[in-house]
Amino acid sequence: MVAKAEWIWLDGDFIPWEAAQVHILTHTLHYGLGVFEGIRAYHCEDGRTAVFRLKEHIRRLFDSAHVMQLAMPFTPARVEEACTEILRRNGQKEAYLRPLVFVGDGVMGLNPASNPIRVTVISWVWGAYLGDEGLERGVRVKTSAYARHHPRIMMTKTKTVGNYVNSILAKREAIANGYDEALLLDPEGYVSEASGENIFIVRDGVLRTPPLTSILPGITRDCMLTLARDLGIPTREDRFSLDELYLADEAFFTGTAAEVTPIREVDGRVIGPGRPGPVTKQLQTAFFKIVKGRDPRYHHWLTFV
Ligand code: PPE
Repeated sequence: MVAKAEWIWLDGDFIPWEAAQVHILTHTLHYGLGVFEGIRAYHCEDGRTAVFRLKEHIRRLFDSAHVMQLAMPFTPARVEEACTEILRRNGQKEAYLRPLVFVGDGVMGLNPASNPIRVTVISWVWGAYLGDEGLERGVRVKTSAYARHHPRIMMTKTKTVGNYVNSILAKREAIANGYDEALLLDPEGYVSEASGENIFIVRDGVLRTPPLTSILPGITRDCMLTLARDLGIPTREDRFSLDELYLADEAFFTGTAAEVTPIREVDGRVIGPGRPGPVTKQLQTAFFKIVKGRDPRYHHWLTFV
């Protein structure tokens, strides 16, 4: 259950949590056209709260809305302000923020042209997405029988509500088989991304991640590439196959919810020694130091509340 907070921002106003209801004819509920974001705010060591890469997340929200032809009724600055203000109002030092743009009720059918475009920002406390143990020791992963979306079928670089049915199918399949997370291949059979994370592998000291051809341009992924370059770790953004993943010395997932989660097993193959490797640990440590405000070199990634 999501732990209830006091306020939710909906269509420009803060309203009590229980009052944030929508009509059953809400278009998005029927057809899945909507876009969203996931953002984390961290409690910094100096007592302040910082939203991590807020501007980049709101930019991606507006990019998703543009691709999906949802006319945003607010400016990016207004949505950013809602994200920081909701934390203040709810008295949350640390939280996960969920901006969602959806099509309201009006007409039904597949042309929602005249229906209102509605925007909400919700905040709740969300712990380690793949479990505390997963974050520390690594997760067990299953390659899904479902492929990730083909770019001629879905807009794969957007965080579109309906895209996530594919993720849910894969995630449930992985859980039902006793795994922690599902990895999806692209329609050509190359490693793409997980149900809600990007993926990285390390072999012989080189950090690799699939290119942005048909995956979500993850903001945590971007952090890893930037950090690796700053730390002098060689990087490659190129396609790789499952056998290259099985043969990796290290592998890990990145995502706002999942943060930096090591992978210790894929499809019954142990990755490296079966525990988080040195590059994974180095990047994970650097990441948590940054999000908690302990590395002034990356303060430009933080919006203090
Ligand atoms: N790929 C997918 C498919 C994805 O959903 C996410 C985020 C990522 C990659 C990583 O992107 P980024 O957060 O910018 O580093 N998944 C979000 C949804 C999680 C959920 O279950 O809801 C998230 O991490 O917030």
